[in-house]
Amino acid sequence: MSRIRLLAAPLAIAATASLAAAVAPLAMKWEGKLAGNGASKITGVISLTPSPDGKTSMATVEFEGDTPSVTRPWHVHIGSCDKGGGVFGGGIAYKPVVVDDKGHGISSAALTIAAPDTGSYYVNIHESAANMRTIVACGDLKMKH
Ligand SMILES: [Cu+2]
Repeated sequence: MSRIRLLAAPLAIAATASLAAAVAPLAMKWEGKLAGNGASKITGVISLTPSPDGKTSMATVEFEGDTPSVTRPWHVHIGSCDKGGGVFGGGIAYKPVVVDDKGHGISSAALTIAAPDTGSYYVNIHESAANMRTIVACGDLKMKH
């Protein structure tokens, strides 16, 4: 019994190390620019960044040129600004942006899923919780090499 344990321990460590080496390079950083739709003058930056262990990710949004003091729901979505898709990660992680009195807004979302290494993703800024259908600004994310 003790002999098996002695053999199993180094194997487990080796398996964990090789798994980490295999997973880490797959978590990629994504970045993009936000632009207003229609009359919106919003401009900003967006990102999706892997955690150090590659297992989770952090989405960020920062913009200016918005209407002072509004509250904007936002998400990373699967797809592109042209072709919409579902929310990436748990929607509950995305705290709405509360725009300040100068039209500047910033928020981040700690996601429980890894940053992807493939696919298409974008960030959209919704008009309000009561009008999610109207997208006031959007930006496609691009993988950073
Ligand atoms: Cu959204």
